[in-house]
Amino acid sequence: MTDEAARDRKDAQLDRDRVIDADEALTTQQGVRVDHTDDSLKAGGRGPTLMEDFHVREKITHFDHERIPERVVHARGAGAYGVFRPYDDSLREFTTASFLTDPAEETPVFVRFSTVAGSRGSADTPRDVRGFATKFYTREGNYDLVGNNFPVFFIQDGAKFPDFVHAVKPEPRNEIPQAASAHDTLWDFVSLQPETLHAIMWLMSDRALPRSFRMMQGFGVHTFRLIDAAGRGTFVKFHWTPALGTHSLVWDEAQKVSGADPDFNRRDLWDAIEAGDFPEWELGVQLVPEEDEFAFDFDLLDATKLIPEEQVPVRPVGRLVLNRNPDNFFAETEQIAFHTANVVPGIDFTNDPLLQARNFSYLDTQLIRLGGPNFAHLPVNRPVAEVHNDQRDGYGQHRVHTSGTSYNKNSISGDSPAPGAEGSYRHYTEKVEGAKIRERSESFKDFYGQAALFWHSMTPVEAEHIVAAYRFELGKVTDKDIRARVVDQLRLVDLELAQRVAAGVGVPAPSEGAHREGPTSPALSQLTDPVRSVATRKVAVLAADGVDGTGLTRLVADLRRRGAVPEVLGQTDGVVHSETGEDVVVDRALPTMASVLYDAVAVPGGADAALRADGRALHFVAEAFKHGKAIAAFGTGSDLLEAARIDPGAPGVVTTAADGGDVPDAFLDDFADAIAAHRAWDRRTDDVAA
Ligand code: HDD
Repeated sequence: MTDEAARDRKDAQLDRDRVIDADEALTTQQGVRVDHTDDSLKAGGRGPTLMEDFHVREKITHFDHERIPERVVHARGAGAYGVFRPYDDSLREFTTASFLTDPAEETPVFVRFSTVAGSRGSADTPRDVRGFATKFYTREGNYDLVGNNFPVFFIQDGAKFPDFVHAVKPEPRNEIPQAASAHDTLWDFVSLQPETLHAIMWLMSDRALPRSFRMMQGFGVHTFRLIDAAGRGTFVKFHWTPALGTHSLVWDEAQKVSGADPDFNRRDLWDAIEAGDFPEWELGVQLVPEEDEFAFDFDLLDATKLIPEEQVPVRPVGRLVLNRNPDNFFAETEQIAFHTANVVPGIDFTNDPLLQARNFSYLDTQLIRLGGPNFAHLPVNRPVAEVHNDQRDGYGQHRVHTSGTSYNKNSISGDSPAPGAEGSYRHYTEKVEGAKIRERSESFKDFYGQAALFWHSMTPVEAEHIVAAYRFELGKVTDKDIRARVVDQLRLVDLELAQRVAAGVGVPAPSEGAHREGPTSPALSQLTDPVRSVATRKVAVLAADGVDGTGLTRLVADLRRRGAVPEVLGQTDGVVHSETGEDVVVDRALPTMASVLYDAVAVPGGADAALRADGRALHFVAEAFKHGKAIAAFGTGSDLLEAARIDPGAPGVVTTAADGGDVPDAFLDDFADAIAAHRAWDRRTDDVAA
């Protein structure tokens, strides 16, 4: 950002650590200028290398130590800076946290999105939960909301976290499969640990395949507490709602994207911010008065349960905008250290046993990952609030404390730094009593009710995707007993679901099981009330020599005007020649791209003969059709669709015989509507050979 006034406090603070090497001489770490870095110092041209070559030794030593342990979960991720601002002060009656209640205050943030199971170098689009971790650099210290794009978790007690993660990670003998839940150990665990069933239902749903980080919800998952000025608590669940709506890939597409562009979600986030299409979310809260703690048919402390939005509406709080890509992936995105226990006055924990374990684990993991207790000094982690304490020494201490004491109380340094100043964090005063026992609360033991609520809230298309996902995943499980045990658990969620899954995985279909007539929660479906928008949608425009340049230009301009991102794909890079001999610039060469990297495809007329003879072009449109994407063709462009056996009357397919300047507005409107719908879910594609 060039506008100084528009820079947030974190951005300005980072200036002291930013290094600009442009036009500078190469030096050693000690600042000594280096004359030559291509050859080591040797005794003669062909002689042995000399020990005294401090430059080459330093260069190699640093290289040897450049890797740090990847995160034990959520290793693969991408992040960006931004700002958060509350709409108004309406939460003030519930919390003293000013970043949530002062609309004049803009709080800098860093958000890191991630997959969970895969390694740091794995692909972006496996079937997996996505992390959605936000560090708010507030004036009262850092607040971290370390959430996911599912509102529920797989287990209820942090004691099971190592077991769960060991089960979902690649198997211990051969480290197969990478970034995939479709294997024996995960499903063995699931079949034996029914508390997983609800989150597994989300994992089998389209929620596990987000089209973009910018198009997924986020959830704090746990029930936290807001604390007001009088010390009164209110239970709270946090929600992030994306301005572009919540949209997913289809499974076949997600698998192909892993090959065509393993950085698909990371690139999408980066490109959108570079283009000035800043991603936005609304923060919302569900509030529950303390006196209603036991008003639900589940326990608020159970992280495998959500509060249906129809029961407790989500109240809008403020807006998050991501507006700046990091300067350096390692320094910022890799070294950012989140911790659920990073809270600020006005926000506190509950006794959720999963949250309590997290409050131990995150600090602990940073100690090995970032090499010692001073990781809060790293530029990305440093609060914008002032830091004063007696925590001295340790690896990588960056600060030069000048006080003569490092203990409290002291008389030598005027008892500084002193505790108890105004604005100090005060823990919620909660009365607790009970016997010391190692057991699960009875109130946690309905494992099936909300899994069924989720299942029954799906539209038929979403339900079909869930069944297909179970069949795929269990189909990869080699041990038939595990498959049967999973089906046996699903029977207790819903008999029909269990029967449909069983029919695809070669295990006997159960004849008895749950039939629930209970309520549904439409808010759980992505398809009941989707946000429709063409903004930032990527549209491939196929072209070859002879293309209708006038029509193409009209279409591309129209898409741009609507906020979409059209790209002209030629058979090679460079230009194609239009039917009137003009150059049409190619944005991408067809062989370098794939339909799965676009939201929609358009075929102008004039080039159909060349495209019909090109297997890639035929496959491109057929595959886009298979994945339910919007398809448009004008003039003779429709001939390519016909050659690919695409029904021009199918939902989401828009054609016109008109061409050139005559391409009608209604056609452009219809195409935009089809793109905004995200997918034509009612399209039949079983017989499409792609
Ligand atoms: Fe966790 C990372 C989200 C349960 C232990 N977790 C991590 C990240 C996210 C979450 C988004 C990546 C942060 C980043 O981008 O750096 N984790 C969750 C959610 C959970 C959850 C939403 C349940 C509601 N996690 C959980 C439990 C434990 C952990 C129960 C341990 C008892 N999580 C970790 C960790 C990680 C982590 C090992 C790995 C790297 C890191 O913390 O910084 O401490």
